[in-house]
Amino acid sequence: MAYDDSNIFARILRGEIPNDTVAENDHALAFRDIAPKAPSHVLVIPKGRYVAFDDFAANASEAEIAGFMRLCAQVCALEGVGLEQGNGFRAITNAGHDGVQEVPHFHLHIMGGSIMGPMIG
Ligand code: D5M
Repeated sequence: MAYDDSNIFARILRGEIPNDTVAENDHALAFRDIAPKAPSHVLVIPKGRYVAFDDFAANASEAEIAGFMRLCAQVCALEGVGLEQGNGFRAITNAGHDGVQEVPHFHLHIMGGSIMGPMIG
């Protein structure tokens, strides 16, 4: 699947629509999900044009992968985000049709602040 520059996260990265940023570095942006499924629900996205996890994992540079992962770690530890109490969290990514991915720009959901429900059901 080719990357579509009109997707909502591409528009956020271009500054065309606002977002609730919690952290950022050269390669990735972390912001609050607009429809949170947990008391704390943050999305981490690469700044590069990657459709889904498999595209990012196969094609991103080492610097992009490191930058993305370091920002994930920062989000989990950041004061005030709601994940920093050491109670754990869930990190998931949806990919493609069967993964029911809505936004075709790779993103990791990091959710916490309460005990998560079952993964499927
Ligand atoms: O989920 C996509 C996620 O993106 C879903 O939880 C809502 C969220 N979303 C959609 N638009 C926005 C904006 N504008 N800001 C913040 N969050 C947003 P997935 O099914 O994994 O593709």
